[in-house]
Amino acid sequence: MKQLSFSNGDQIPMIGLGTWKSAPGKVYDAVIAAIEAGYRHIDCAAIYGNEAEIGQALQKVMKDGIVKREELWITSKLWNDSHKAAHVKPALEKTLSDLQLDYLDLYLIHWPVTLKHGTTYPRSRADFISLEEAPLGETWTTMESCAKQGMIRHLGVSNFKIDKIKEIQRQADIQPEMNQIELHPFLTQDKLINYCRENGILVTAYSPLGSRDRPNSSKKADEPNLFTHPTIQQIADKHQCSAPQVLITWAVQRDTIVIPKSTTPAHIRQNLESIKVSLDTEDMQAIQNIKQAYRFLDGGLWTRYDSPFEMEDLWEA
Ligand code: 1BO
Repeated sequence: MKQLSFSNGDQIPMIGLGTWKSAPGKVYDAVIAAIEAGYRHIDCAAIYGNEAEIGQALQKVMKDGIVKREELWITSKLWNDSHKAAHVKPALEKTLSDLQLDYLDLYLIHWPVTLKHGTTYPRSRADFISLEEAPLGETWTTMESCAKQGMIRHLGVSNFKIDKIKEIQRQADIQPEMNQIELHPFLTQDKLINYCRENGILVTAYSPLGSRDRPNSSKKADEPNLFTHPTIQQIADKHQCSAPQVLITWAVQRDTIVIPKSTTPAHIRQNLESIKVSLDTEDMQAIQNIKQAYRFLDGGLWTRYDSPFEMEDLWEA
């Protein structure tokens, strides 16, 4: 398995199993199938509502001697309702208890968006609090303190644009080492990736296959399809592989970590087998030339109900 290195030498496997939308009742088998197939990196988050079941699966594979804890890379994310200093450590403790782990390899601020404590998704203005009430710096400092207590090995962010990353960097004692963002050929985010690289921040690509199974409420009727795009199809035909394998290989060859989600054992295996595919310079350029800018997860949820957040707070102009 290809890996990328953190500055202290720790290595993160470049292909991980995504678990967003992996339903309870399915994610246990998915994690076991993934570990048996050779995955060593599982991407989790409190808001996905399935960490307890993932924890059971992790216990099972470790108890059965398939893997040791130190061979696994487990990422989780702090939800938007727990940014205030008083809520960070309890949220992390809940995640660790659900996952049945003593420490996380990586803990991310899920969004630069703040919700009232106890809110999963906002339904009215009252569910939001402003960043003045729960500043990102305060959240970060508390995460740093958890890292210093040994609960987390590496710290990072998700869905952060350059200005938001700078806000953390300005006051960080432990610098952010990861930004997990939506990335695929319809959203290449070159400027943000370059900024991260120049600042020693690794990048993880979420929704690398276009997140076709996300809630209908967040889908537009005319949204483009990565799998059927002629360039992706031609490259898949050329290499006699599937469209998802082209997309995963493209992400890996751009030196980004990639976390395709699946609960189907055959797809889980095929996604990992992308490591056997090798795209040439011409393929990489053809994909880069698609330039059909499209964000599947546009963050509109955070700007509704007269929210204190606007799209400009989330994404680069
Ligand atoms: C709301 C969750 C988005 C993917 O992490």
